[in-house]
Formats: sequence, structure tokens, C-alpha cells
Amino acid sequence: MVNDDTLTSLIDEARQALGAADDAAQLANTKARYLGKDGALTRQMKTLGALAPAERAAAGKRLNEVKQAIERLVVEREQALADAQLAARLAGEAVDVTLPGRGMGCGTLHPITRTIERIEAIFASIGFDVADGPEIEDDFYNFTALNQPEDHPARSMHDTFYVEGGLLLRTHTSPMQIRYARMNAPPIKVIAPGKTYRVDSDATHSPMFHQFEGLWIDEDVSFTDLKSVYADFLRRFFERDDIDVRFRPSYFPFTEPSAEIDMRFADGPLRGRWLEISGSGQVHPNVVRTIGLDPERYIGFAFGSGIERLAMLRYGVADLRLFFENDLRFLRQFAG
Ligand code: 2NL
Repeated sequence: MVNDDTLTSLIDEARQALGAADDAAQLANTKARYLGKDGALTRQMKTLGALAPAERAAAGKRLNEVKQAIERLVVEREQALADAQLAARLAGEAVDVTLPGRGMGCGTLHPITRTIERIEAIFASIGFDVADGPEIEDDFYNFTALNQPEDHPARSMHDTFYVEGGLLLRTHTSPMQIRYARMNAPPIKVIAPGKTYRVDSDATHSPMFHQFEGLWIDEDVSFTDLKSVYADFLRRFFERDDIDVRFRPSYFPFTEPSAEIDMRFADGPLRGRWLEISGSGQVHPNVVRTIGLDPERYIGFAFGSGIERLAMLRYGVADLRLFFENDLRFLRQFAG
């Protein structure tokens, strides 16, 4: 019953069929066709029982050899398919190291950052320290220490962002200076640039904007010193000498007297127009006391200026919102 030629051709047939299997699923099917429950070889094995005992041993041995031969073919094909798959994956992932690079996209400093760096460098060169401090403040440092009465409208929910725990987002950079002045002995010469927050948003107001304030406390400073320092700053900031500066009376709770600082270019498109550029004043005696100094002995001068306004004038930017939209076409113009 077990014919040797049939078995030999069965191996050949299996070799061909296995060789034609292109993936794991086809290979499993093909294997089953020979070695499975109803496979060609399995069927041959089932005929062994009908053989005479004398023939059965030799036929059984032969069938086992054939089975092992087909099993080897299956393993070989499995290995060949795995090798081919790996080779295909490696070919697909090959990196052509001779291709030109994509180029490195290099960012630029934001114009507000550049403006802050300019301001810091100018004031540092005339002996001012640079203070830093938290953007989340408490009522004391943001208002009380600055002589803001409890019922001052600036404290209301309409102007100030309040956060959890009775804290708030600082509405000016003055709290940094109060902290600095309480930690350092006079003479105090410091500027404090940074982010400030107010509930306000339209074409000319952003809920987050930047300010820098200056504070100068000593035994004998005067408005004249403040004016010459600020005028010097403006001429260096704008890199031009044709700048006039004037003080105009004003009011702030933290200074007395207070003055608005105006500037005017002699040339260029803004020629002759007075521009409000900063608030300023003599530090209020209550604030001097809060800092821990005797207002009979120490006199202070302070100013506070909007950084976006300075940046708009310096770079000729017409709309405040451009600074916050982060349109790369705008920002790239400040490269280098
Ligand atoms: C404004 C007003 C000003 C100050 C800020 C100041 C800081 C301390 C003490 C006293 Cl620690 N004063 N800062 C003084 C006057 C005006 O800014 O509206 N600027 C845009």
C-alpha cells in the first residue's frame, strides 16, 4: 500500500507547494495539507494498520522519514520567509546618507525679549541692578505696600485677575521692587522688567503685557537725576540724540508728586509729536516706610513704562496684537 515512488513524489510536491507559500498563513495551510489531520501524509499513516505486521515496521519507518523531510522543508521555508521579510524591511528603512540635509530651522528672539534685553543692558551700564520676582502676588506686595487704598478701583475684580487663595496676578512690576528694596540697603538703583496682567483686552490693551519699572533711593536724589537718567535711556534705546523729554504733572497713589514722562523726536514720521512714554514720581513717604526706610532721610524716585509701547516705537510696529499672535512672518523679521 505504501508506495515508495508515491512518497518520493509527495516530498517533491510538498517542496513545490511550500516554496509557493508567500506568507505565514499560506505556509500554515500548505503544511496542513501534508501533515494536518486530513493531510496527504497523515492519510498514508492511517493505512499502516492494514499492512501485514512484517511490512508495517519498514513502511512506518519510511513514512516517518518522509514526515521529517516535509517538516524540515516547512522549517526551511519559514526561515526563508522570515529572512525575506527582514531584508525587505531593512531595504525599506535604508537611509540614503548622501541626500542633502533638511536644514535647521533656527528660531529668533521675540521682539519683546529683545527689547527687555536692550533695556537691561542700558540700565546695567549706568549702575542699575535687575530685580526679578513672582508673577503671582499677594495683596500686600501688589497694592498695600504701594499705598493703594483698600477701596481703590484698581483692586476691583474688574481690573485684577484673582487666583486661588486670595492671590492675584501682579498688575504692575512694582512688587518686585518692593521685595528688592526690603532686601537691600540704600543706595538702591534697580529696574524690574516683566509680565503684568490686567482684565483688559482690545486693540490697544492685552490682558498680559510687559512693564519695566525703575527705583532709585538714596539720601540726595532729585527729579533732575530721574530726568537725566530717563532721557539718557531714551537716547540710547532709540539710538538717536534728537529726543526731547518733558515732565507733566500726573497722579499715582505710590508717588507724590507724580509726573508723566513725554518724549518727542525732532525728525522722522513722528516728528514734533509729544508721546506719553512713562509714569514717574517721587516715591510716596508711606512706600518708603513700608520698605523699611526713614522718609525723613531717604528720598526715592521711580518710573514705570510699558515695554510693548517702547518696542512699537523702536521697531515701527503699528498694532500691539502682533506681539502676541506669534505669526512667524512677523517674528522672523526680528532675526539677527
Ligand atoms: C504707569 C505708572 C509708575 C511707579 C510706576 C513705583 C514703584 C515703587 C514705588 C513707587 Cl516700588 N513707584 N513705580 C511710579 C510712578 C509711575 O508707572 O502707569 N506706568 C506705565
